[in-house]
Amino acid sequence: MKTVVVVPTYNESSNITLLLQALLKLKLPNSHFLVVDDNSPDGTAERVLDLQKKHKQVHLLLRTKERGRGSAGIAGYKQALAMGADVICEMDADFSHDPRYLPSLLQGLAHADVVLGSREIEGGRDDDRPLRRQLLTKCANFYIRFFLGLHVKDCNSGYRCFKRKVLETIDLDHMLAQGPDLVQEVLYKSHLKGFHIAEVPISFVERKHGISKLGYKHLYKGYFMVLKLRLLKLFGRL
Ligand SMILES: Nc1nc2c(ncn2[C@@H]2O[C@H](COP(=O)(O)OP(=O)(O)OP(=O)(O)O)[C@@H](O)[C@H]2O)c(=O)[nH]1
Ligand SMILES: [Mg+2]
Repeated sequence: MKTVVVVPTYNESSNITLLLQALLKLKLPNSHFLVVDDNSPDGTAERVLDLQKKHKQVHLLLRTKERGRGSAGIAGYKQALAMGADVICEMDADFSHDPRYLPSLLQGLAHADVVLGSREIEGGRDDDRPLRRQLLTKCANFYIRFFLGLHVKDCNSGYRCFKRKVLETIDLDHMLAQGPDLVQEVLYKSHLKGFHIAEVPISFVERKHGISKLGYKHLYKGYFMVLKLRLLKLFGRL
């Protein structure tokens, strides 16, 4: 079984080397790590290329014309499928998604098609971030569950693994999201296609290095996207 872990990056030079080293240290069989970088001015891509010289499991998809968490994710999924991945995972580069949980996410695929790293189930935690941010996430989660009828507890989790057939079934050429709302769009479309979605507990921690690229603008866009997905479904367009 070939696994490709997609890591979208923008200005993550303070994290990417450590992250890739931590991922390599897991020694997961037949695993590859694909960094999708949008030509970060801080030299993230160069760090990846440095590591690639020693570790052939490290790959770089350098995008020079596009910028966005969503389109980077889609490009990563497509490249992973083209690489022949049986399982495609994705995670952030800033250690909010601790690599040590990756084995349990992968194990979860024995009984599910999609596995999410979850802060909201028993054993999961999200107490490292300011209370305001924790509350924002909880509100967004309530809103998404309500509008999209999902039974998933942590709908905002971008730490997840998919069986190949899930990403093959979703039409990646016609995704609506350009930004981080891709997380919800892919989750909802997986649900609509009838795939079994499971959650495993993770402890989500605040980034220690680098700065966040996602702000309130993305949050509002995310709320709008959820509404749009619901309406499209209602009118039979999804
Ligand atoms: N390729 C690419 N990656 C991006 C872009 N924006 C964000 N990312 C990456 O997507 C992941 C999540 O972005 P973050 O900035 O950590 O967003 P966040 O987790 O919502 O915010 P914090 O909690 O403050 O870290 C990180 O690995 C980023 O480097 C982008 O435009 N292009
Ligand atoms: Mg982050």
